[in-house]
Amino acid sequence: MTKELVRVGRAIHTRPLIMGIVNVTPDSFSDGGQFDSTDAAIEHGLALVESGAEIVDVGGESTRPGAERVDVATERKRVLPVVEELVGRGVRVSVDTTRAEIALECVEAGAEFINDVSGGLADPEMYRTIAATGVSYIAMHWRGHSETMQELTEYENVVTDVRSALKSRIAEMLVWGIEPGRIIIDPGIGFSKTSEQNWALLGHLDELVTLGYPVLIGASRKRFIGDLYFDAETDRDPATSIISALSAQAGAWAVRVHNVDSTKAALDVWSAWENGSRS
Ligand code: PMM
Repeated sequence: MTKELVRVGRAIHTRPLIMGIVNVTPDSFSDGGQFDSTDAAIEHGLALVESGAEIVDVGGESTRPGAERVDVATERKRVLPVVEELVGRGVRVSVDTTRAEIALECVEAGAEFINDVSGGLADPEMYRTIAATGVSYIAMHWRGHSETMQELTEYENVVTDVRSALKSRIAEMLVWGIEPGRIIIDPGIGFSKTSEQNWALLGHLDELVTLGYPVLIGASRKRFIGDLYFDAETDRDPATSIISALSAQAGAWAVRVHNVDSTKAALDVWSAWENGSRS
C-alpha cells in the first residue's frame, strides 16, 4: 500500500535531516592547544558524517547558560580551518555564529548554512550579510547572550510568544532581502526557557511548523532533559533520540544532535513506522 493511500487526510512528513554538532571549544576536545583541537574537530565532523549526519554544525563559541563570550579572532581561529577542511571533503557545513564577519568568511569558505542562535539580534550586520551571500539562514528564538539568558524567561504564553517573535524576525529578514526559501526557524530550546517552557514548545511544535518555514530542533543533551531524572548523571541520549522521533512526527525539518548514531536509529524507526517499510 502506498503512503498516500494510508495517510489520506493526515499531514505527511518527510524524515528530518540530522545535523551533527561539532563544538570547537577548548573544553569540547582537548586541552592540547589549537592544532589538537582543530584536528580533533575535523575528525569528529567526519565521524558524524560516517554515522549518518547530513549536515555538520561547527561552532566556536559556547552558548551554554552562563558561558562568557569569546573574541572574534578566537572564534575565527577555532572555526575557519575546520569549515575549510570539512567543505573540502564534501561535507555540508553549517556554522553556529552570531557574528556577521565570521558568517561571511565561512560562507566564502563554502559553508552552506549560517546558524545564528540570536536570530539576527546580536549583530546588526547579519541580515545584510545573509541577503548579500544568499546562504541559508537558521534563525533561532533568542532573548539575550548566555550570561543573562536564564533571567529572561517571562512569557504570557511561551508557544504563542515564541511563534510571534519568530514571525517578526521573518518579516524583518524579508525586508532585508533574504529569500524566503533560505529561511529556517528554531524555537531555541533551552535559551531563555524554563524546563516546563521547553516541553510546552516541543509539545506544540506543529504550531511553529504552520508558519510555513522549515523548523530545526536543538534539544540534544540539554538540561531540561536532565531535569526529568533524579540522577543528574543519567545518559540524556536516549531521551534526545525520542525527542528527535517526536519532532519528526510534528514536522521538523532537521534535528541538531550530539549522538548521531542513536538519533539515526530513532529516525529510521519513525520513518519505517510512517512508511510501513524501510524506504
Ligand atoms: N543550541 C546550542 C547551540 N546552537 N543552534 C540552534 N539552531 N539551535 C539550538 O538549540 C542550539 C544551537 C547549544 O547547545 P550545545 O552547547 O549543546 O551545542
